[in-house]
Amino acid sequence: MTQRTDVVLVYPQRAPRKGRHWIMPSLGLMYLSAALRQAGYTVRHIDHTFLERHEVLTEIERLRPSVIGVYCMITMQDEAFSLAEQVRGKALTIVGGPYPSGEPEPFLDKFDLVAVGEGEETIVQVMRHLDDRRFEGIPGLVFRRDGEVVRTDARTRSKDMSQLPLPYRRDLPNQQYIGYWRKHWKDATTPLMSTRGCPFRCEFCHKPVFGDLFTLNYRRTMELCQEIEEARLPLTWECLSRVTQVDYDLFAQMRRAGCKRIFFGIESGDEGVLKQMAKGIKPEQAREAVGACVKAGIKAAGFFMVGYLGETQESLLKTIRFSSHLPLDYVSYTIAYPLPGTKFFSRVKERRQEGEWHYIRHNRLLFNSDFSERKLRFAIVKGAVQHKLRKLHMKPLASAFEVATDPVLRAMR
Ligand code: B12
Ligand code: SF4
Repeated sequence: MTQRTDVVLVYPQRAPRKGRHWIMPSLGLMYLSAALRQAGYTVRHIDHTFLERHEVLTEIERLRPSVIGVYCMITMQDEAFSLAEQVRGKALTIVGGPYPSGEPEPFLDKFDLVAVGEGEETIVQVMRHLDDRRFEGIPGLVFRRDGEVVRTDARTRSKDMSQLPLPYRRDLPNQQYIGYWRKHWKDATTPLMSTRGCPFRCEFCHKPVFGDLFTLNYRRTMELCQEIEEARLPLTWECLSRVTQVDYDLFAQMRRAGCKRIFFGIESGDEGVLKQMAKGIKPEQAREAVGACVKAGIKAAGFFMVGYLGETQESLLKTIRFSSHLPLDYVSYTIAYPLPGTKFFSRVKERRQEGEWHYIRHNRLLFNSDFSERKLRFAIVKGAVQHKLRKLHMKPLASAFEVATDPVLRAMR
């Protein structure tokens, strides 16, 4: 019989049965795995992505862990909840990640412990108190005891990432990820993080753990990219960025360091909507950043949202037009999603409708607004088509499509 494993960590992501998505392993669980190993515990990180549920359960039976830790973000809740039911009673169960960190309540009846915020220290301390079960002194936990909800002190964020052990990657199904990515896209990819935390306060952004963006500090990004260039690493990379704190010189250095695409949070082409979001940018800044990025030889991608508070008929059309006219290699549109725990969520709370997004790009409209879900979905498809035609250098067709569909979008309710 196998020796008992102290902790099994499960990442309840599933590869799509049809179509393709950007699926990546969990950096969060890799960090937990490394922290636990450093503290002397035995760990297995099971990535559910390419496994059937019965395979995950068989592996858990074989490893007989004392603790089962599960990651959860909004799109993985169904899998996390069903797994919790299946393993309840077999080990102490603990859930963490962005969704339970922002809204622990729905998890309280399914898991023994809910971890809020960064998890490296929390999980190690839970292990230290496995026998005496004195969890109330561990910051960053919520759980039920004798019917009462216990909330421990907040977990303070680690200030210096270099103190953390490097993410443990050896349990990952790397070959399957590589195969999946090569089949659907040309290059394989894996996540890496060089900084934690973001000082901005965009109202829709969910940061109960931390936000992050690579280009936050101009000097640091420049120096880091100079070092990456000097190291001559045989790889290319992509990153997230705001459209502020950047310029052509930085992009040129990033290019020399192997950066091939930057994803910008642009969100809207309308100044009023950007103000509602407290995004702290203007459409003109987005235009300039994208232009400088492309000029430096890096592909630019943009994230946009439709149907946010303050969206009007005109702002919606403006955003679709603005986004599809920028020289973007890739555009992503989503219906504005009030994530529990955000200011946006509290602003629409009174008119929030039942339901969640159960999968990637579910794009359900979750609050009553002047727009119908149908109209916003139409706007998204329209934007995507316009962008595609322009990307394929079919400008006259793109313009004809735009002119023909603008009145349709306007007329829709
Ligand atoms: C990179 C990224 C992606 C990538 C890849 C995701 C991946 N698997 O790497 C891509 C582009 C594919 C992506 C897609 C989406 N993403 Co995303 N993404 C991120 C981003 C920027 C970084 C994720 C990361 O690596 N974090 C670093 C690790 C170290 O942190 P962590 O995972 O939170 O883990 C720590 C703690 O949470 C905790 N913890 C985690 N698990 C556990 C378990 C236990 C037991 C314990 C004790 C603790 C614990 O400890 C960890 C270490 O401190 C985050 C923002 C952020 N800063 O985290 C958004 C974020 C996770 N994404 C988000 C969203 C909404 C999405 C999409 C739905 C977007 C869309 N509209 O399609 C999709 C859904 C993807 C899916 N698979 O279902 C939201 C989730 C909000 C929520 N409440 O769930 C976030 C938080 C962004 C935001 N601010 O709103 N995403
Ligand atoms: S969306 Fe705003 S708050 Fe969130 S990580 Fe990006 S800049 Fe920071």
